Amino acid sequence: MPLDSLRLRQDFPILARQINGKPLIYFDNAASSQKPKQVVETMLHYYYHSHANVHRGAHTLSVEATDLYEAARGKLARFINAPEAESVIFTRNTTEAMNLIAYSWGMENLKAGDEIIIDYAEHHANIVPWHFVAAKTGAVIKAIKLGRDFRLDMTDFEALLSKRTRVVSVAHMSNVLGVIHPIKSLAQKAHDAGAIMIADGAQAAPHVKVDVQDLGVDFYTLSGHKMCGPTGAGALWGKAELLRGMPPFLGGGEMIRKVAIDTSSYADIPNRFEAGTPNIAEAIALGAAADYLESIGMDAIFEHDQELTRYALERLKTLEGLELYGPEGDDRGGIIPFNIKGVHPHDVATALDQEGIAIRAGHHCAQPLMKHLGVQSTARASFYFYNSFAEVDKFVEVVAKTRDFFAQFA
Ligand code: 7TS
Repeated sequence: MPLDSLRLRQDFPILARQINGKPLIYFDNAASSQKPKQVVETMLHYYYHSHANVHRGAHTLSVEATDLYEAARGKLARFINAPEAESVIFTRNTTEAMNLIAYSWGMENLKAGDEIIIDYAEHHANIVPWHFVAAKTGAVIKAIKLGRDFRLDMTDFEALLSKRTRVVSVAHMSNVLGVIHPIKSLAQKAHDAGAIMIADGAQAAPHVKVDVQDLGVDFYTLSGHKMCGPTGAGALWGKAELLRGMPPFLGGGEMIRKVAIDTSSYADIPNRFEAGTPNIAEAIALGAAADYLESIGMDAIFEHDQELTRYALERLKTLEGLELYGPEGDDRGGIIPFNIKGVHPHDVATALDQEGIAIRAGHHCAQPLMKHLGVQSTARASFYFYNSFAEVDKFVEVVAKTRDFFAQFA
């Protein structure tokens, strides 16, 4: 059943704002989504009624806070169909989750000559941590090329795979091109070569029904703030046997079994990877965000994203002087990178902001992709379930007006 974006908008007070005297059109969801009342109120309720530190103390509030925190872990586990809650580790965001994998798994398991395969469209969060690992271990990073259609070149991937491949790490959905990569097939091929498979779900988890078991990955990462949750809460899911074999990333309180002056032993998962007081309120609110998204339905959300994207692309394609990037088809989420020929994307974003439209411009933390596309930067519109066709119409109208305005100076 199609979702009712106009009704759902009522859950988001910020969407009633005027920006520069115009109704806000929020098309920067790939950077961060807005938050519904249900999520903000969960956080407030927790702070007003149930706050104490977790996993410590036997007093009522501490037990209550712990129960809420662990319940949120369970909600997230259900959201991504993890086989058990303890294999979900709360992190601050995807970046921290990727670094956790790189440091705890990568530094421990990789040696000189081992290969890590990523691709040219990755976010820096799935590139830079591997630089650290490569520098320390002598492992080598390879990148899958993109085809002319902006999809991964699977022939190139198969040519890169070898006995030396130990890690394949690819975004489930590209934050620039909107492509949904064929994670299941990549995972099968990675496993056949004896490598582990990591999917960066920062963009996919908010928009696509995620089933980590069906995808067949070893690790999956996500950021709560892109899926209606607060900032400061994200997650790493890993296969329990892999996580149990990994050394801790951070040391301190709550991650230990026993500590002496010169040695320590570590707790089981998930505590082993959650040293110190976690972002308790944020994690609980992320659980509420998972509930909220499920109440709308992930399939309905993805369908809405796709319909808006198809409609926007159809209309944008009729505009002369526009460069559009990304494939067309069912493997495309609600992200549209574009350039107006001869106009800097920052000028495009500023002009759109004057009309109340929020988009991002820049390299989108994907500099190798910009080089691959032969551009410095792009403008980018990205949708969510609270966006409407009328907003797309206004956006297209303002893009055309912006193009005409700058054409005077060409
Ligand atoms: N991976 C992908 C695919 C992303 O899109 C992002 C954030 C990250 C990792 C990092 O997420 P964080 O929550 O740890 O910062 N992407 C974007 C973006 O496209 N615009 O702003 C942030």
